[in-house]
Amino acid sequence: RGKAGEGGAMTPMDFDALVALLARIFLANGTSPGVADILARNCAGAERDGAMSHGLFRMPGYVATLRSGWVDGRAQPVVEDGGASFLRVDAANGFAQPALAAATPMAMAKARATGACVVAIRRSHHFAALWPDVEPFAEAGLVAIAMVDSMAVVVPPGAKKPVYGTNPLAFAAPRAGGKIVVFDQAVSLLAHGDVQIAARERHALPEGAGVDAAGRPTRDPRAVLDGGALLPFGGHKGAAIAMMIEIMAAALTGGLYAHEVDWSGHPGAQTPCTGECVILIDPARGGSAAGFAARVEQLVEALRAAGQERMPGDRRFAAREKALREGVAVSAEMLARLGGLVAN
Ligand code: NDP
Ligand code: PYC
Repeated sequence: RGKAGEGGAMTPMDFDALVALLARIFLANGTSPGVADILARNCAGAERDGAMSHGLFRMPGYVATLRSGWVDGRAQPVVEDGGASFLRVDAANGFAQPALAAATPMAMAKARATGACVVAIRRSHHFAALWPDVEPFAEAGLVAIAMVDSMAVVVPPGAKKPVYGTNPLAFAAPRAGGKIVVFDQAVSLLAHGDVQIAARERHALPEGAGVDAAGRPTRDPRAVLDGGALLPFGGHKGAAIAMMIEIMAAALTGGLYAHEVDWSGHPGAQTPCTGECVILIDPARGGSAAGFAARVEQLVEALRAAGQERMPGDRRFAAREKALREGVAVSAEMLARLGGLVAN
């Protein structure tokens, strides 16, 4: 995968300095300090981890969206008690991550007290990788599943137009020794962000990623972006997961389906305003005599013994370790672009 926005010499940046720079950009474009900090950590964290489709390359999109008035960067999320194991959150047309942060202490307390907690977030904008929404829960000993619906760019099997979003699903669980397992994946063969990067870098898409405006299979990223669409991974099986995510992230939460997102009145807007569902489970309530984390570790060991060397998350964790040691590599071109987002 290419490095988005590459150009000129690469400067290693201290992670905290990068977070501070991004926070300045968010603040300069109308977010509250709390929202600026959460989004800056999220976006810098994606770059640090080599999750390039949701790293620094997304900053101009955040800024264009804030300037369009489509999202409220100062929204105050409202957390509503929905029952012993249920929280509803009205993100109030703000970003999903501050809404999840507002619900987190109560959600964890409910999960520990009752065994599980559903956090149903509505009227929320999600423009980021989803693993930051699950990893901290697994690090705290809980199992976490998160689902978000995005904008309609994925065509269901047999359909003539896109209905589903690229709808990411993330899962994280504790392993022995304080480690975690985590995966985070779009339901489309490629995330929309990767198609944008491929178009910029003039790379062909893999076979089966998308169709052009006439519905013909194409490997040309521009054809997908100019009126074409993406395809779910695994045909009808990926499409079924896309449907589940629409139901959980929109119907259950009270948010919008991907095909209902209408930002036509806000030129420049890029963040889908939909919903997010996060499910927390306390694995200590389960039936494993050996202990949940030890059982997860046994599975990882069996996979390694069978020949699977790379677990999901391994690539990111290795990139994180290196970036925290050596700095996050940022190109001169990207630094100039980021500087422009503070000033203009
Ligand atoms: P990838 O296909 O790159 O990766 C999906 C998962 O598979 C990751 O957990 C990855 O681990 C793991 N993985 C990849 N290759 C291997 C391998 N060879 N062996 C074992 N595991 C592997 O992700 P996507 O392109 O589907 O999604 C990219 C990002 O886009 C995600 O963070 C997602 O949340 C985000 N997204 C956000 C949307 C939104 O609405 N906010 C919409 C759609 C996508 P690792 O991370 O370590 O590589
Ligand atoms: O990469 O598909 C994507 C995406 C949609 C919204 C944010 N990211």
